[in-house]
Amino acid sequence: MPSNHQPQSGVQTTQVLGACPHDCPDTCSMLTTVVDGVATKVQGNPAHPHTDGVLCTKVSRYTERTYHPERLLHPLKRVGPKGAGQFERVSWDEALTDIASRLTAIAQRSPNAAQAILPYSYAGTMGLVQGESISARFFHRLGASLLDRTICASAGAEGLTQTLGGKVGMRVEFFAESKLILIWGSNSIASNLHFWRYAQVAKRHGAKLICIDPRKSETADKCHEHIALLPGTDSALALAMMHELITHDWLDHDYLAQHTLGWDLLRERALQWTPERAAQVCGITPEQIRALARDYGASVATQAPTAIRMNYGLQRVRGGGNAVRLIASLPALIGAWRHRAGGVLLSSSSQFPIDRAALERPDLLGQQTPRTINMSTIGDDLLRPASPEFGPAIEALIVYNSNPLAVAPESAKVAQGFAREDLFTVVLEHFQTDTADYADYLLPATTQLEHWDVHMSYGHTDALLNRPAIAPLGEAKPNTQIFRELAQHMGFTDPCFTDTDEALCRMAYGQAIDFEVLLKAGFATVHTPEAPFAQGHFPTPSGKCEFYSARLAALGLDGLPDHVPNYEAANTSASYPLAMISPPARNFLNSSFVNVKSLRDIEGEPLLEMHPADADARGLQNGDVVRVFNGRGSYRCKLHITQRARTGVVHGMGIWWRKLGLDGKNVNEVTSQNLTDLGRAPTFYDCLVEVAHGGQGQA
Ligand SMILES: Nc1nc2c(c(=O)[nH]1)N[C@H]1C(S)=C(S)[C@@H](COP(=O)(O)OP(=O)(O)OC[C@H]3O[C@@H](n4cnc5c(=O)[nH]c(N)nc54)[C@H](O)[C@@H]3O)O[C@H]1N2
Ligand SMILES: Nc1nc2c(c(=O)[nH]1)N[C@H]1C(S)=C(S)[C@@H](COP(=O)(O)OP(=O)(O)OC[C@H]3O[C@@H](n4cnc5c(=O)[nH]c(N)nc54)[C@H](O)[C@@H]3O)O[C@H]1N2
Ligand code: SF4
Ligand SMILES: [Mo]
Repeated sequence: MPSNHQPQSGVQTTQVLGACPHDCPDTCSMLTTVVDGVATKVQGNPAHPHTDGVLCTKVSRYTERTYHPERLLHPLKRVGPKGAGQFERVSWDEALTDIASRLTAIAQRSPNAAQAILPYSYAGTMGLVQGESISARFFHRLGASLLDRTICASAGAEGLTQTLGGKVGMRVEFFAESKLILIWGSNSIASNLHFWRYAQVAKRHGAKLICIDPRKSETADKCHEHIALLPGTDSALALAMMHELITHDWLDHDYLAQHTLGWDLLRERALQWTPERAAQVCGITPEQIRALARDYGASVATQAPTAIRMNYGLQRVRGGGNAVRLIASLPALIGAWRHRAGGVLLSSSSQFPIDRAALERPDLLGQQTPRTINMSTIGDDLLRPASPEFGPAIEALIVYNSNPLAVAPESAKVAQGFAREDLFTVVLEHFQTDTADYADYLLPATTQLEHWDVHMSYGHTDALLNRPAIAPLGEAKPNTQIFRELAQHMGFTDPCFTDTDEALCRMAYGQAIDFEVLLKAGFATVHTPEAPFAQGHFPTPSGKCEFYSARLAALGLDGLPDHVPNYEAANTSASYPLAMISPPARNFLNSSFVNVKSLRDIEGEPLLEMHPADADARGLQNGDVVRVFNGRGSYRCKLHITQRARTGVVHGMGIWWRKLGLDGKNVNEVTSQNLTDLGRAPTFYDCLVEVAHGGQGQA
């Protein structure tokens, strides 16, 4: 339904309220201009305070993505070898009939046989309806393996939950009033732009901004200070900060006594972490640590609000969960939570009253008890034979909202798994991605401009509604509709498979959010206290900030957070002396938008950033083709020698499509399937490599 009509000389122009669907903390409110049924422009909704009329560069190109000449518009069936990406056009009915019969044949073999079927999805769209609604119902009814969706944030989420009780924290708008902001493991200008706008307001009002990141990012450039620690050493830094807060008595004793649990134990542990000891681990100077602690502790005397914006960049290492526990503990030491502009924010997700049971219907499992597969080890799991521990080999894979060939670790194994002749693969996509190349059936999905959805956000506290602005292109269908029709072809008759998208949108928040407000304004604020933990009341079992977690101790784990060194720590291998991280590129969103030419032209080509000293030591010149390798694999790309890298650390920016890389590979060729301390998450930034001349031929 259009919100605004401006007929001019027979041409009908409307503006439609929507939401950005991408995996980004900002979840912007979008306005799409539609002229005679064609979307001509998307822009930020000026009426939504967090969006403030501004979209990032990538999503302002959303029409270019939607009307891209390579959009998938018809169902396709594989005709070439696996992975070759050769398809012929088929009808929807032919595709769905064949897929249903293949899945039914697997499921009917024995009572738990449907476990050999695995859904694989993540946050290609963060929409609650085009994400896990009809799809989840479908897989529950079928009894397929469950998917542990760990690829991004589960280590940090677990660390935050153990300490604060959930994915809760400061409200993002109050960062504008903070006087000190630590931007920790986040390139906010690239990946959290609308937070950065609040931080800029704070800066104009005299706030000091300190960036803690191995890479001298665009964000680090604009902060007052930058601490370039080695990857995976944040916990050592946080412990040494605590050491300084304790030895100088920069502590809020009253807050510690009333609202925290396990202070005596944590105090004892932190006192073992002198700045000298941590500096060794972090690859920085003791004075940098002392200065940071001095700035952070100053508010105990001045009462100036002190805030931390953490992001998921720092938890993609072995000790990621522990690092988040320690950083999330810091505000309680200085009583920062007393002020609405003090505390920490990593994710606001738990603040949304989403009725997931209504959307996903786990009750449809009935008596079936399928196993759970971790999406972060899909490489190994696709290659695992049947066994009593694992259960049946994976025989069918249905991929939607994700591009595992490009984004999952240790891609050589992922590719080998997808190439299995006896694996049946269905991919729902907008484009022929690296993963789509391996599909047996490739089904065209609608984009955000073509379907209904409702959204939460992990970086603010507003729910959003997305209305379709245009009709589906070609024969594309929403994910929901594809699973509805597949359910029908499988003979699933439960009435829940006929719920419409609009009904699902209403169901997502039930009575907790007034749907009429969403329909009218496009967004509705979830009411949360301004200073949620000023008086304690943490959603933990004890109601306190839990430095010590009895729940973890009961699992046989350390009840207290600690520094857990990387699996592949810097300076521990003569063969692979460089620590490698691979953070997001500003103009892509994970592997989305890589095929949008105007954005790819800005990013150029896959690059490896390296410090001049490391390049000199290897006789490498700027622009050389280099080979990046370790025991897991290798890929080639161009070298960019730059002061953005510190010595000993290299950066492979962005998740390029493999097929656009020099050898048809990307950075995940060298990352590992090792998992984090908490949350079973991947360790993309815990990776040692060596770099050498790559020559011009094939690697
Ligand atoms: N433009 C853009 N925006 C994005 C994305 C994108 O691909 N492009 N991806 C989205 C997704 S999926 C997510 S999960 C979010 C957040 O995704 P994040 O991965 O948090 O991404 P960034 O905020 O860019 O910050 C990562 C920063 O952490 C730094 N870093 C790496 N290792 C360490 C470490 O050990 N310690 C510390 N302190 N820092 C480290 C990197 O150098 C980088 O600057 O961003 C989302 N927004
Ligand atoms: N080396 C390295 N690897 C990483 C990371 C890193 O920093 N370094 N980051 C990790 C992180 S944080 C994440 S979140 C993951 C992200 O991994 P993914 O969630 O797989 O994200 P994308 O690569 O953006 O792929 C999403 C795909 O979904 C498709 N899509 C979008 N909307 C729809 C829809 O409505 N329907 C259907 N059917 N498809 C749709 C898009 O076209 C796109 O191809 O990657 C991880 N991988
Ligand atoms: S990707 Fe993030 S910043 Fe860009 S429009 Fe979407 S929500 Fe906003
Ligand atoms: Mo992510």
